[in-house]
Amino acid sequence: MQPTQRRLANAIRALAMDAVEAANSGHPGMPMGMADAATALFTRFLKFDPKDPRWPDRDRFILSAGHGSMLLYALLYLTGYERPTIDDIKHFRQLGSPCAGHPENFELPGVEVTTGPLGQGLAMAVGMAVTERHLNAIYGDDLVDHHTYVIAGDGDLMEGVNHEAVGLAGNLKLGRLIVLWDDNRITIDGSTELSRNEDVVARYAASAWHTVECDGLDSGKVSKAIEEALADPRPSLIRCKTIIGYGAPHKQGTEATHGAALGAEEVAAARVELGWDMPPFEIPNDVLETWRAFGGRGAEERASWIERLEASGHKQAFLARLSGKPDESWLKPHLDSLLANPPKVATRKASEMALEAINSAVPSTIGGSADLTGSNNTKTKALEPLTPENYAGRYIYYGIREFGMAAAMNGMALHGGVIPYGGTFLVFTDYARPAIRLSALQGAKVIYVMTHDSIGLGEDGPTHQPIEHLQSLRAIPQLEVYRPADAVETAECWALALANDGPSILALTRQNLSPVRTQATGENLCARGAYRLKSAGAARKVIFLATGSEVEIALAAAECLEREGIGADVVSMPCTERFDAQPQDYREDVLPDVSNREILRVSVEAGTTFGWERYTGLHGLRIGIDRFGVSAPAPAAYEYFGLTPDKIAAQVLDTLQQRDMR
Ligand SMILES: Cc1ncc(C[n+]2csc(CCOP(=O)(O)OP(=O)(O)O)c2C)c(N)n1
Ligand SMILES: [Mg+2]
Repeated sequence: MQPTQRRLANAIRALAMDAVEAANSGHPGMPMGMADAATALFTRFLKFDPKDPRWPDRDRFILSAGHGSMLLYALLYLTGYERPTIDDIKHFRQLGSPCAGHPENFELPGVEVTTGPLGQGLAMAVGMAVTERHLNAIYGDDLVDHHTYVIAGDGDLMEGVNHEAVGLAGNLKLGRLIVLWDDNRITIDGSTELSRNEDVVARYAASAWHTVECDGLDSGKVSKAIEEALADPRPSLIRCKTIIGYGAPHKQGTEATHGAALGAEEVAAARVELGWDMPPFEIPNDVLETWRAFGGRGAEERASWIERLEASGHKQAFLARLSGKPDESWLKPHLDSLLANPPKVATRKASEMALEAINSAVPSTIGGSADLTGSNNTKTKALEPLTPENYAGRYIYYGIREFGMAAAMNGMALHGGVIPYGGTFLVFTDYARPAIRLSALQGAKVIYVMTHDSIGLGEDGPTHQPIEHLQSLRAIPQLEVYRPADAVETAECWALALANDGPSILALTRQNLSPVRTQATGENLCARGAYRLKSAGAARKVIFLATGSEVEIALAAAECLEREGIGADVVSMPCTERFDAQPQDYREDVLPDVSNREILRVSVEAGTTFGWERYTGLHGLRIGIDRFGVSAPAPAAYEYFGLTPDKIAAQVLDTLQQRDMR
């Protein structure tokens, strides 16, 4: 006789209890409460094949409540993924085990996205669901026909980003997005009554979602709710009423089960309660075999999908898109045309010019903006809006939802088949920062088009003028921050961002810039991160290090110094991360040994000077803005902060004089 659904679910409960017990850390409550609902989903609905975790037409499952990671690890093991092994699970949360504290997409191929920062899993799922519809519109049901399922907790639904994600999904009518809410009325501090009295279901309903409620501890009832959700054309919220830590007789229903080992005594009592008489980490044969049989369910579907792919005229194009390696043929002709007639434009405009070329050569880009399309210059002429009536469109109006946009773009990138880029003002990277960090952690190929990148935006004033932003973004590991100086550098940086496997940020100006690169080089100079744009004429006493809009200012300041007989190099530094990765001899050629007191290094960037000593040395000069900005036209603001060639040259001359370096 086949084990009951409850007994299958109890295998999840046991593994979760035992792994947390062994680690003496972790979260048993959530997996124990949602084990029945997850069993319903994985045994009756989810389309997947453990033999090929990355099968492109699999359903996507996102455990937004990432603290319940043992739920996912147990499911992957039970259904027969190669990893985690039972040994991996025994080493839950230990160094070297892929069963990290929270699910990490780079640790296990069965983990779609990294979750743990609450709210973001569900928001990424929105991006996955829209990508499914987009690719379906292009390639049809034969190749793309799947669903996106989420398990989310109270925390996921309380976070502000949930409002953004729900609004986006409702407006885009993402009917294949199905969220199972673990309504256990408990969070870390205790009852949800302490902190919430909103009607969550009504909020979703008001956002054009379908909603349904069920007993989350009854897998049959959960299945019925999922069926109803599948039949409804709107995105669905399934409210699963559950009990946190279900099965632990003395602790269930309380926050005590949320994030701590239950303790040997309670685990023993739970084993009795659940009728589970196996030793830790052992699963009875009949249970494991049944789970594995459910895990094998998708093999046939995958085989027939492969047949359809082989027979499809789209095969090459489809696989090329999934490879994520975009065509680079657009760059050379684009650079040639820029060099033929170097434009004096803002780099946001230069970005639009590059995008015109990119979007016609690279069909996988999907652009968008958080309601600043005309300012970010993100929409090129041929792009049509992506709407419920036209999912094939390639431009998303994200609305004023910076965080939701960034999280959705992570989901899109990790779904595969599209390269998302999206814009807002650089200052509002703060609104998107938690998702930018997750782009970096997850290696998601997302391109952030961040315009109005300094006081150069002018009259909007201090609230809109980024100061600490560039440096704080550069501090995020595995994120490439680009600040190009003119149209040629902007095109080069776009090419690098498209080739990068992880995320990139393009910091672009509102104000027009003079071209600084007017000669063909046959090489992407920005690829080095920093390069000598101008060599000293007279004996070199100064090296200017400048980025973006300050490069032309540094060039003019260098000219002033040369007139005084002082040689000055100008180094353009569009990407410090890339420069740091260059071989030592290259770095030392551009920036001779920091201890060299014969040469004054001067950084020029219209933002915080914090951190620039990394390149100037402590005895160097750092010219920037260490306070909030001002409301004034851009030239007046630059003048006010001393960021003009004359003032910079005077400051450098003073310093040289004081130090007897003239
Ligand atoms: C953005 C964010 N803030 C805080 C936390 C810390 N945290 C982890 S779980 C949790 C409580 C979540 O409650 P709920 O989703 O109801 O989970 P349950 O206790 O029901 O398992 C908190 C505050 C987090 N992981 N992410
Ligand atoms: Mg809860």
